[in-house]
Amino acid sequence: MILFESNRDGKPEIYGMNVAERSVVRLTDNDIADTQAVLAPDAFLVALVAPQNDNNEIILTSVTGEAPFNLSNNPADDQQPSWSPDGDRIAFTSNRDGNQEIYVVGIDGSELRNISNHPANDSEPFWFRTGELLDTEDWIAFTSNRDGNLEIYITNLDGSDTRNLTLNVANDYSPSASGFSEQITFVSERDGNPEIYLMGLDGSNQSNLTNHGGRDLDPVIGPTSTWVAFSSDRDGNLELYVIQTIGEGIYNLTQNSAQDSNPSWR
Ligand SMILES: [Ca+2]
Ligand SMILES: [Ca+2]
Ligand SMILES: [Ca+2]
Ligand SMILES: [Ca+2]
Repeated sequence: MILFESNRDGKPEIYGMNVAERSVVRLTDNDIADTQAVLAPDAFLVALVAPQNDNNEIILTSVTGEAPFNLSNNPADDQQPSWSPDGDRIAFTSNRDGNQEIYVVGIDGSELRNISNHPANDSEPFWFRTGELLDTEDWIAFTSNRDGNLEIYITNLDGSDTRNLTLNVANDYSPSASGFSEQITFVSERDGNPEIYLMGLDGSNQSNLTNHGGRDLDPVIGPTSTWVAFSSDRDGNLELYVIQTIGEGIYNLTQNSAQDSNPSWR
């Protein structure tokens, strides 16, 4: 299931797509701008971003938008939720200490921690897990401008092992990882416009999947690690596309004159 944002009914709402059937259902339907939705590992809850009292909050709801719980509940700008692989916690971005930091919190609001703790802007967390059973390691990929331009970093959960993977003077952002295939997809502007890239978890083999003059954004690796979904304005407005991780077989999933963007895929 891909969750994405679209304004096809005139206001920003969350839609879900069954990728095999290309069938689309609208999940939220209200006067609030719902964005950045990600499905929990158990597929019963969704984390999304919606304004409350004129500031963004992380909201946990049922898949159909019922029983919303304000998880972040802070007057700062809270956004970009990512589920822990076990579904017990959420990573998100907040500027509550004066600049953007990566926070993790239990889904009941307990044990809030700042794991980036750096004066630069740290954002776009994506939580992933490598290894199997007793040998698992949790990592968070994120974006930071701490070296003077945007780079993709990964960090462990206590922030003690933080690594710059991209090391490129262009802006690199929007990481999404698969611990299963040990790959990170991200956006880089190193060829002059936003393109979708893939690399290893150590930053090796950085390759451009899209090579197109349009703006290619918001990549996520699919559940089987063989496809990357992303948004692109190459047909004149934002659509969702998928492309194989080997760089072949690109398909437009939406074909709608509205703006369709920001996919998450589980
Ligand atoms: Ca807030
Ligand atoms: Ca920071
Ligand atoms: Ca860079
Ligand atoms: Ca569109």
